[in-house]
Amino acid sequence: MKKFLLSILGASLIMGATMGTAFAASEREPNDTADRADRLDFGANSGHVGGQDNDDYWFFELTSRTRVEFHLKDLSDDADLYLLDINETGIDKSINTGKRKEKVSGTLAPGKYYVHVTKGTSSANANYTLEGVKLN
Ligand SMILES: [Ca+2]
Ligand SMILES: [Ca+2]
Repeated sequence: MKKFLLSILGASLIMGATMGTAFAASEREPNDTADRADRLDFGANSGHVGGQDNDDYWFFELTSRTRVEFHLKDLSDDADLYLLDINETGIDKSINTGKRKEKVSGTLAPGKYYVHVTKGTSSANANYTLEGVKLN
């Protein structure tokens, strides 16, 4: 019986460790168009644009009017950030040069939206962290 309990304890420790590493969601290619967008976690998400991969699309859904911010950071090269509505119409954009952070925001009605990460220059090779924040 004691051995059985220990094995349950071991299993839950392994599960806990696995869930711990799920903190940062990673992109899943292909995600180069809005209809292939990856679900964005409010929290940290990681991805990369470079080489043949010009674009990463992420999506999120809101069930009530919400003030949101998205931060593109930990950049290893130039990338840019766009917030789009369901029709891919631009709501906000951030196009700083070099490794500077990007930020887009909006107070949005319920619905589905996209966050689009692009290379900042044609030769850029950029790892990034994309952080989503709800402000209300
Ligand atoms: Ca991509
Ligand atoms: Ca940029």
